[in-house]
Amino acid sequence: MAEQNTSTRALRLGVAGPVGTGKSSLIATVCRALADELRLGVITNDIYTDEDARFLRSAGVLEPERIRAVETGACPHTAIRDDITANLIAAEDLERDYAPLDVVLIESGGDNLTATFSPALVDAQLFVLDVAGGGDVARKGGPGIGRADLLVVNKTDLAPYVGVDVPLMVADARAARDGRAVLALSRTDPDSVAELRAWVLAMLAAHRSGNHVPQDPGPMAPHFHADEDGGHVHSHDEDHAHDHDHDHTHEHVGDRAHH
Ligand SMILES: Nc1nc2c(ncn2[C@@H]2O[C@H](COP(=O)(O)OP(=O)(O)OP(=O)(O)O)[C@@H](O)[C@H]2O)c(=O)[nH]1
Ligand SMILES: [Mg+2]
Repeated sequence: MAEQNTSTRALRLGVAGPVGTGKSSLIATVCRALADELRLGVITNDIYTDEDARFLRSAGVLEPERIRAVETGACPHTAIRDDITANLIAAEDLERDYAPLDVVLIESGGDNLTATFSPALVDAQLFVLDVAGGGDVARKGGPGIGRADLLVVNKTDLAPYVGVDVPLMVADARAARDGRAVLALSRTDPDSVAELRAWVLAMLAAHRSGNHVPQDPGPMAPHFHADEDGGHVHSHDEDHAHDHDHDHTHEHVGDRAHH
């Protein structure tokens, strides 16, 4: 937050990406690689449960109390982008209870290709895709793929089974990102885990030295939520955020052409 000295506060690192791409596993991998040298905390966001927090506690990579869960309700991207209060309180509580922490990892609820963290919540963010989602996903773009601080192409060990050409997927991702960082990762490939570890350490060093400015990858595209009255198109338009319940602008499906 603005009033805090960014060089001494923990680096808050967001991990976003579609459902099941390996966000929790990546956080477990980072904790395993760095828990000996850094003071770490984790916040998870699940829609209805604390499943991810329980998975990470059971992985035994951190003291269980350093892993906290935020339950977001039905709209997981809202809690990391539009109404970040619950996550900010969780991060501040964790940082106070275990002061000083070096890095707090915040996992978003598994959402779609367009969910990104607000730069008011995290200092830097990873966006996680996996090869099982298909080699062409990286070409589809969106704010996370295009502008997250790091794009991870995960589960590369599965590539032969799903017929994905990893170097091509990485090249497509680099092209979609104007040269921003892309990492091909598998938890079974120690070299890729070492690269992930080095990226986190470099980001922490940049954060501490004041050389890293949190970037906003950009808002979500307008998108569809099914609900009991037939659904709305939601657009996360910051100019109108305060005009509406839970910071969405709402229009009925019949009005979609206006977006
Ligand atoms: N083969 C392989 N499987 C992986 C890898 N990383 C994660 N998985 C598996 O992928 C599945 C999903 O992993 P999670 O870490 O739970 O994914 P997530 O993105 O946190 O999922 P949600 O929080 O539900 O969106 C699990 O079965 C993991 O074991 C990997 O590097 N290789
Ligand atoms: Mg998870």
